[in-house]
Order: sequence, then structure tokens, then C-alpha cells
Amino acid sequence: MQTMGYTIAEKIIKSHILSGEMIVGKEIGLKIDQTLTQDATGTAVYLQLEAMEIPRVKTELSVAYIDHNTLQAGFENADDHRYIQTVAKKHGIRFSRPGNGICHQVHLERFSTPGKTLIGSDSHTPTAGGIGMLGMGAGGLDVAVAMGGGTYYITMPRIIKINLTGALSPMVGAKDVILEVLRLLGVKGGVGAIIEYSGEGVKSLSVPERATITNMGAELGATSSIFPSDEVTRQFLKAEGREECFVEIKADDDACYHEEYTVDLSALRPLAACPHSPDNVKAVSALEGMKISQVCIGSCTNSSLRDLLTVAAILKGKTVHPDVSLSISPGSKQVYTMLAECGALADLISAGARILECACGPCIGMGFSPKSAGVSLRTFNRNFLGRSGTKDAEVYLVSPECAAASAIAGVFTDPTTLGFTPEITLPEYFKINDNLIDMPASPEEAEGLTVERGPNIKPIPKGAPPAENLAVKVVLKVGDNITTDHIMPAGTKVLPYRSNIPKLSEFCFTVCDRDFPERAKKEGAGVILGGANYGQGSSREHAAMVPKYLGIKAVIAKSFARIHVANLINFGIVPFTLVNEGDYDRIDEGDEIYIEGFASAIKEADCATLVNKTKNVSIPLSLSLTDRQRKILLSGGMLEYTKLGN
Ligand code: MIC
Ligand code: SF4
Repeated sequence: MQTMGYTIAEKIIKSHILSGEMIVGKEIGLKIDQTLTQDATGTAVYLQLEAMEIPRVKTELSVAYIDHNTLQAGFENADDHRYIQTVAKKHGIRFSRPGNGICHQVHLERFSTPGKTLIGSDSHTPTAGGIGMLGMGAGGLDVAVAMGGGTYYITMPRIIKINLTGALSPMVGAKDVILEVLRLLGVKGGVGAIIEYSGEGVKSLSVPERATITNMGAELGATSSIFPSDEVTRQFLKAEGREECFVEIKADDDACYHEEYTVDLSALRPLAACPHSPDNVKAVSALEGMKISQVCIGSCTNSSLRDLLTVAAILKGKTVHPDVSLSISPGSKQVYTMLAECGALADLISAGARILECACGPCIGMGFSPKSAGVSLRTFNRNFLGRSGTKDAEVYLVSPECAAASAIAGVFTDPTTLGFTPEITLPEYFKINDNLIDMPASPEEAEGLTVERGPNIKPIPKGAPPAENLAVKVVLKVGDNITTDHIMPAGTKVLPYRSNIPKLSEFCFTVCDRDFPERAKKEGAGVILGGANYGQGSSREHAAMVPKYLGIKAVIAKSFARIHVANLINFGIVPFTLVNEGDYDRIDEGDEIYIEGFASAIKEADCATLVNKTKNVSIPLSLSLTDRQRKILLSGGMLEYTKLGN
């Protein structure tokens, strides 16, 4: 029994815990109040919801957003939208129509509630932590289970406290705060942890600024990030016409943290994450003068009204440099409308910004790929190699202030050197109009409704229980920090096939190895060898579903990212960890391996021995699974496990 006080996250966990104990590293089951999906992961979520025969969602609120696949260069994406719209109507889910905005921005404005739990089939669901809600990214299957009223399982995280002191200087933004935290902790620094913000500095940050910080906590590998719910939160909810949702939540004075850091907001200077990792952080002053060719402003990290009013104030009366192409995607219809009404939109347009619709757009490689070897400054959260759609592009992640200043200058520019500070006043009330959120049908009406399925929507491949022994080849060897963008790339050419696994499989791992899909298919079965933090980045379960379709039985790695390891298990792929990291060098692509008692190990052991027949060496592996995960793997995956009545 804990005798110390509780942190914010612990309080929310305590009030939602359904199984397990709040002991760091142990599995706990949580009640989930709200869920969200987006369209790139949503089709799979709803196909699985249907396969599990869940007639009606049991959550307090579930919302299906359309924001990722909005480039309709063929029928596929439009068909997916229609499928999600009709399935949502029938199963009790609200539907946010294309044009309404990016899931995390809209959810923050219209639905996020302090003290509640939210899971979303998107890794940036912790954006809701900006309002004091416990938001977590999850695999689609876990979201489908939660919609059906099922428990969501996580490993009880350790809590990291970031104490904020002082206040931001003019032209230094919330983005610089999270870039500083990334510089401090790195892309693995938040693994197994929830990041909690506290201290005097919190008060000086608005909810959307807090949400920029919690959003990009995903890049730390953290389970979630959260701010207290305070007077600033109340004001934001009031401006959204939702003051009744407010509850105050703060950590107890004697709450205990596992790690603590201090960030002095007053000392922060503009920062940039350099290619090709969000933690490759440098001071903008060190990059000043570098020629740039593109600037993209938007994404779920930096597309709030405050961000875009700041950009408009910097661009007002100026012209975007002739060598630069500037895109701006407002985060939501609410933001877009208010920009239009106050005239700021005209300032953006006159300066030469190319206004894109309220959606993820360039962030997920949906258009606006940079020129060959182009330098692109983006206010987004990820700069993984190739994600922009141009393999040799150099993508830097920066604040809206830096992005706007650089767009005018044509070179990397420290916004604090402009010698001018925009005066931003946010309106007391935001423009509220939920006309693009369709309500679900009543249970009675729902019975008569049919779900529309276009020809590109194929069933989810089925899994089979594992064989007793495993004798296969290593079909791929990759290094550290492999992202889900390497495993299952996105972008205009690939995203339309998120609901067509056979077609999608043609793109699997092609960023690393063009021949992988062919080779894996030819082998029929195999394993992948990975380095540390395998599967970091997005929540896309396609990064597990597709390898499974290509016959991958196990991934052996130095360590795994949280959401991805859950997805591997959900799709019946066994995640083995190398006991000695050095053994990574004793396994090569093409080696024949043998694991005796593969199925028995899944059933009851926490270790196994891999015999590398090609090199004639034995390598110890560890297997860290809960009983529930063992049962899922033995059933061939979560869908099969659930169908067996679990
Ligand atoms: C991303 O930012 O990588 C995405 C696209 O939003 C993903 C989800 C997906 O792959 O559909 C995420 O972050 O989970
Ligand atoms: Fe969309 Fe980009 Fe945010 Fe992912 S990170 S949800 S692609 S805006």
C-alpha cells in the first residue's frame, strides 16, 4: 500500500484500474472512457471490431476521425472514408468528417476531459495530456477491444517529473520546450514512463502550448505525458463552451517520482531537431544562414489558433522567399474559421503561403514532398528518413516562430533576432460549430443500416497457433531505432492500401531493403533481427499485421518500443529479446536458425535458446510475457484469442 501521495497520472490510473497493482513494471488493466481513431489505422480497427462481433461501443465516447488519407488520387481513400462513416453510424461512434481537422487537435478542442482516460489508434493521443487527460496511443486491435468495453493493458509506468521554472522569452515557443526535453532524454528516454509537468512555469503555458509538449512526448517513447488541470485549463474549457468538464487535478505535495529534471523556460532559446531523428537537437543559432527550400507549418503538434496567429503576425506584409515553398495546414475547422474571421488568413495568403486543408497532409507524406536533397523546416513531430516522401531530403523540426521567420528569409533564421514580438490575443470564446461531427444512429435505427465496403477493403488475414519447433531463416537484419515508418512506410503511394494487406505487403521494409517482401514471401516463414528500440514511432499495427502476412514468426531484438511490442503480440509475432546484446553480431541475414520448444516457451518459459545452424552457435533469448499475452500468442493473435471467447 502506497503511503506517499500520488502524482497526476497515478491518480487517474488509480481511479481506472481494473486489474493488477500499481507496481512499476507490472501489467495493469485500465478502464477506458474514450477512444479515437483516424482513417489510416481506422479501417483496420473497425474491420476488427466487426470481426469480434461487437454490435455497439460501450465507451462513454468514441470518435472516428478522417484526417490522414485525404488525398483522393483514386477511389481507395474515399471508399475507406465511406466505410468508416457507415460503420461508425451503425456501431455508436461519432464521425468527424474530412475537413473537420486533425484528430488530436479536434479532440483537444471538443472532447478531451481532465481526469478521464483515452486511447487512440495513433501514437500522438497523449496530446490530450495538455488538458490533464491520460491519453495513450495503442494498436488498433486494443482500441477495438476497448470500444467493446474491454480492459486496456499496459505496463505500470514509472513517473518522470519535469519541473518547469520561469517563463518563455518572446519568440521562443512550446516546441522549444519539448525539443529541449528530447535533447535531455532522447528518443528512448521516456520508454516505460509517463512524463508529468509541474512547477511555476506551467501556469504561463496555455492548453494548446501544453498540448504541443505532450504531443511530442510520443517521440520520447513515453507511455503518456500529462499536465495538471488548473485555472488555465478551466479557461480553455470555458472558451470551448465545456466548462462543466473541468475538474482540478494536481499532484500531491508528497508525490514520489522516479526521475526529476528541471527546465528553465526563461533560459530556453529556439531549437531544431536535425535529420533524421527528433532527438538530434541543436540550437537554431548554430544553423542560421543555412539555405532552405521548403517550410511546412501545421500537424497535430503545432496547428492551434495561437500558433497560426503567431505565424500570420510574422508573415503580415511580407512575401515568402522566392526559393521557398511554404505550406500551412490549420489543425481544425475551428482554427481555420477563426483565422478567416479575424483576417489573419488573408495575411497568410497574401504572403504567399500555400494553404492546405485541415489534415495531416505533408506530415504523413500526403503531398508536399520536398525537392531532391531539399532542406525542409517543419513544425511537425517526426523527421524520420524518407517520411516526407523524398528520400534524400533533410527535414528539421522547428517552432512555428522559426518556421515563419525562415520562410521569409530563405535561410534558417533564429526568430529572436527579428527584433519584433507579435502580440497575440486569443478570443475569450472559440467559434463552436460541431456540424461536421455526425452523431451515430440509435440502436434501433442501427439495425437496419448497412456498412459500405469498397473493393479495396479486404478482410484482415487470419493467424494460426505456433508450431512446437521453429526452423526458419533470418529474412532481415536491421539496426537500432528502426521506426514503424521503416517497417510499413506511409505516403501517397502506400496509404491507400491500409485496408488491403496483400497489396500493402509489397511496400514492407522497402525503405531498408527493396527485395524484402519478395524474399519473405518466397521463404514462406522467417524471423527478423532488430537492434535497440525496435518499432519506435507510430502506433500503426500494419507494422505487425503485414510482417505476419509475410510469414514472420518472431522478431529478435535488443529492445522494443511499447506500442509496437503490443502490436506484435496482438498479431501472433513472438518478441524475443537478446540476453546478451553482443549476440546481435553472431546472427546475420540468411542464417538458418532453430528454436526447439518454440510453442512450449511461449506457453510457460521466460527464455529460449536459438541455435544458429549456419554459424554453429547457441544464443540465449529472453521472453517477457504476461499470462494473457502467452494465451494471445498461442491462439495465433488477439483476434483469434477474442473469438475463442476470451
Ligand atoms: C504518424 O504520425 O506516424 C501517424 C500516421 O499518425 C501514425 C499512425 C499511422 O501510421 O496511421 C501514428 O503516429 O500512430
Ligand atoms: Fe497526423 Fe502527423 Fe499528427 Fe501523425 S503526427 S497524427 S500524421 S499530424
